[in-house]
Amino acid sequence: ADFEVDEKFSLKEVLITFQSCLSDNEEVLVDSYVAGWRVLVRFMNSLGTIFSFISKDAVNKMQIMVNHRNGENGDKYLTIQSMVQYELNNNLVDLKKRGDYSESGCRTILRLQRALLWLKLFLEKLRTSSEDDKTSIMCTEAYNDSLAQHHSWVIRKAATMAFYALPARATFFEVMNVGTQEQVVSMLEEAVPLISKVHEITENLYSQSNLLELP
Ligand code: 1PZ
Repeated sequence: ADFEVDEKFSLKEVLITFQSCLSDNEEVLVDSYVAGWRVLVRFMNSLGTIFSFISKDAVNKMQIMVNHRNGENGDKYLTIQSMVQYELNNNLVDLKKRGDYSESGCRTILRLQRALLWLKLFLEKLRTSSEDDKTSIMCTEAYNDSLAQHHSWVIRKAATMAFYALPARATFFEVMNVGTQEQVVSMLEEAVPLISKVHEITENLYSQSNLLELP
């Protein structure tokens, strides 16, 4: 029912926003993509202030995308596909080293895209985990296979330390606000492929356009 819309975080909300990310011709809609991150940030903030240094960066990047959307050329930023085409055609991306375009949509989405890989790996681990598996270990493994490869030593240290403050698996399942652990698992079965799909489409686009290493 409508009155439930504004309730506290639920994994269901993540599912719904990432569902709405894909247009009919399988392009990724920037507004929905940012909305998906907004839900995730809300979730992360509910885990405690330790995580706020992580969400702060995500929020900065979401804001950059909102600004692009609200700007003069906002319509060019409707989808990640149209954004890439527009920014590349107009030389609005720093391709080799950081310069005039440190807030390009292309590099900003790339950072969130790398974080989306972490999310996908982490949720997949959570889905297949058993009762005494540790969230901090699942999180660290997912991080090492994704974001860590792009982070400096200092950030890797800080992130890995923050992971130890993650709640235990049972609490984690609870704050996802879905119901029983079985219900969480079955919702994850739905959510992970969706997130994978959004990730894969973006990854292919970036790979074809040689954008995967943007500074
Ligand atoms: C639920 C547990 C949360 C774990 C989140 C795992 C991600 C750890 C990332 C920690 C690093 C954040 C500090 C900022 C790093 C930035 O330097 C980089 C590169 O950006 P640049 O400097 O080039 O502009 N930023 C990123 O890599 C984006 C990180 C976004 C992390 C968002 C995670 C949200 C997860 C939601 C979970 C429900």
